[in-house]
Amino acid sequence: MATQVKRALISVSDKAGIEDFARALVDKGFEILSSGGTFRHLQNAGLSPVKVADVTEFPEILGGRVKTLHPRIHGALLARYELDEHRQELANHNIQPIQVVVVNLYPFAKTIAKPDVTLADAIENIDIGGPTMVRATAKNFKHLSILTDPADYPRFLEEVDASGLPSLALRLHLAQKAFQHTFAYDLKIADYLDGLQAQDDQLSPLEDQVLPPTFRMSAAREEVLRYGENPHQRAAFYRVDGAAMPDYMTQHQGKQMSYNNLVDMEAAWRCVCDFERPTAVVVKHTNPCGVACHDELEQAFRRARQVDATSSFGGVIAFNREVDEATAAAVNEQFAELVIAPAFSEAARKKFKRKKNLRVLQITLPESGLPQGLEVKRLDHGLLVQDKDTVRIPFGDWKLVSERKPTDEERAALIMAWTIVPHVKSNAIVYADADGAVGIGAGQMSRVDSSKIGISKAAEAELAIQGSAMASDAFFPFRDSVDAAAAAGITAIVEPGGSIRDEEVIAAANEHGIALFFTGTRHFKH
Ligand code: 93A
Repeated sequence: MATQVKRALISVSDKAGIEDFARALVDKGFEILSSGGTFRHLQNAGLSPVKVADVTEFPEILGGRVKTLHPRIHGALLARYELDEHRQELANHNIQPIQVVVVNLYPFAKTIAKPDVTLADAIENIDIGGPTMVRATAKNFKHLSILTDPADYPRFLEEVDASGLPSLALRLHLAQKAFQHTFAYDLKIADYLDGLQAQDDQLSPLEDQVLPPTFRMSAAREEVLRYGENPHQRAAFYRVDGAAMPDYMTQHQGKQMSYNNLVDMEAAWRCVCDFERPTAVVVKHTNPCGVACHDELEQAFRRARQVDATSSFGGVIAFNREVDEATAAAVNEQFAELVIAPAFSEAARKKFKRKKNLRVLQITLPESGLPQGLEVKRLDHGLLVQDKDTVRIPFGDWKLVSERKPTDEERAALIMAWTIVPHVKSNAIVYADADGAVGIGAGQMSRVDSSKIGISKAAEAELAIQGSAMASDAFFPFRDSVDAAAAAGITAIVEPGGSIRDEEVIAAANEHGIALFFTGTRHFKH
């Protein structure tokens, strides 16, 4: 054994320090084989390696995509040297044994972390030949050593014996490390591909589509998540800084917009924009506390305010039509923080001027409509980024799961309730008739509490809940909310479905003669 020629195959992208290790191997009696770039690097350092292409008698082809992928190499890495047949086969094909493989892979993670990375760059940095050698050698740890981490070089040199092998324990350890290494490498690639979008036969990275350039400058994507708050929202975790303000808003009067104003503004505006009819929304602490539609905007507002008159005080009010004088006068009856609308009549502007502190904000939506981009949440150690929840399942795609079908009136009420519910914080329960909310239960830790709060709001508002519809942002885990709603006079319910107790919920609806729909899509909002 001691006289056998020992061979080490070195193929590294990161060439730092490799010449010292190669020299130490030569001193231990190893012949060095290496791929093109590594060969040149070692030669420049005064060593005399053998080119892989000279071993394989086949040149590197396809711009380097095929360098070491050859039976002369992989035969040597995979042979079961204890078997006579294998040794004979190697001899027949003029394949010389190899004892050590030293590889570090194309720098895929480093490449995709570059802010200006192109897709072509990323793909060229997916190493195929390297991991193939790493896995082959690791599989054959009984006969070979696989070195993927320079930190292991000293121990290897210490332990390697005359036959070219260190202890079995070290070979096992190195093999285990090697598989972990290629696993992590492949996971990075899979994550990256997961973040690509195929559109119109074109591929582009997720960042290009969803991250504004200001983010991308400083962003290194950490991790693509399975999904966002809901399964239809793509999401990722980023380590970034910075944010931008929209440029399509004009503040006509009032104090500077506060932090809370900005948050409530978006909540109110996004909600009101979900309605076709003239609509008023009153928001308090990011939840709509009243929503109503009416051909006369003033009446819409009066009804919206009535849903929760107490909470409406000091609220943020949004309209989806030009605000006229009568509506402005109604708004002025009570303290409000902020009024938002796509337009204000001259007379309305004049009325508002009497309320110096009232902020009046005009939002001129671009033709493309509401921004579809991202929602970002700050964590201590980075940012969570997800698609906005803009998916709305139309009535035609809901599934009737109860025995009774809804009346036309109930249908309109269900659509109203389901339109409002994505804008209410979880657990969200909305009771509504065809013209607006009659009671809203928001942000409770149990769904049945939200159900009860919504009922009590309707009672306080003296809005008839009898014959109204109920919407729930996520499935009912138990039948209790359905029972509570039925007792209050609710006759139609819409919810996503998907609970293991759906049958229990459907049975409850049938017992109460309630028309029940499943939409298949939930709208968590945290
Ligand atoms: O392009 S590859 O996927 N195909 C190969 O056959 C191959 N052989 C080695 N990548 C390949 N490698 C990788 O090349 C190694 O993992 C290493 O990262 C790099 C070393 O190339 P060079 O010695 O030419 O600088």
